[in-house]
Amino acid sequence: MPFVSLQDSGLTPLWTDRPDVGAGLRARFASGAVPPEDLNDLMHFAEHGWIVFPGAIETKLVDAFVADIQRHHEHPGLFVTTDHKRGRSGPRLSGDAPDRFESLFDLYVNFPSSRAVCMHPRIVRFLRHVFEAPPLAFQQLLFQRSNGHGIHQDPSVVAVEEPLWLAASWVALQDIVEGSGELAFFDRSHKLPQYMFADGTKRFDPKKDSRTEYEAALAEACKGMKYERFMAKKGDVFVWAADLVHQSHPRTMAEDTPRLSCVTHYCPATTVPFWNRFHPDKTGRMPHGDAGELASLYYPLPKPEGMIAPVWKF
Ligand SMILES: O=C(O)CCC(=O)C(=O)O
Ligand SMILES: [Fe+2]
Repeated sequence: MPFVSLQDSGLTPLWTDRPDVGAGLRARFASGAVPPEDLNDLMHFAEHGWIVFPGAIETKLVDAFVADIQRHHEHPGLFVTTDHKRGRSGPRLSGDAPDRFESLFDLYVNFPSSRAVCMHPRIVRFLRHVFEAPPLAFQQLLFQRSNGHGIHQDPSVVAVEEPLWLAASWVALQDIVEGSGELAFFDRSHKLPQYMFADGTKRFDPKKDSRTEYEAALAEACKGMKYERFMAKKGDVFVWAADLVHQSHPRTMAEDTPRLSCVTHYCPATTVPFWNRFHPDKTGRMPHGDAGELASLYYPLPKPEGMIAPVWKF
């Protein structure tokens, strides 16, 4: 059985995922660490595994980010994108033709607008409570359309040295249309026991693990839980816990239907992304004022003023 109890997994959860989170929240409120205005959000996050901040990102900022995205071809070779149009799974270097199809990685490195979105004070304030440390943003995916992600929990594909010290944000850069492959999730599924892969970790290894088996096991485990779709309005933010089970809801519209949205993953700045073990040249970070830091698998950080090119074997 791939599911084991949290205790048997030997993993350390964030305080919001501990069984005694109620007492933890009361203590933090009593000490003044959590102010009254954040109490309900934290309670909701702990109980449900997610929270929505409606309209948290200002329209002007969203518009500036979208304008940058739609002009990224003016800086060929400076961005890393998916290669879905050609049916390839690996990343590629961006070209000089306008593109409204591929996903773009780690835009926060070259676009201040992306940094301002993923390190928005509303998101950072919340994550600081959850992490009890400044957030380190990494593994950002800008979706121009839905990529049709199957059911999963993020630690399977987003690896941190402390696998459960993880959260993510999903920012709607447009009003999301039903049928465009909207983000969907199972309410409270972050409380499932720990799914461990063949090598005893929470990381999916395509050489050892079966995606079909994983997806079937998760779907079975979520039976009876409420399945919800995030029908977001432009500027809405969805933040979810490491183990919340989610997917792209099956798309019924054309495959190039726009679904502009920005996903960023975060861990406490006190730990490191797993790739740090294998890419010593990518262990650097970029500060974002006092708010937190950014890290990237594709770009060497910190960087000088202006834009830089990714360093990757494409
Ligand atoms: O946006 C989606 O449909 C899913 C994205 C996702 O699961 C992720 O980036 O972790
Ligand atoms: Fe995900």
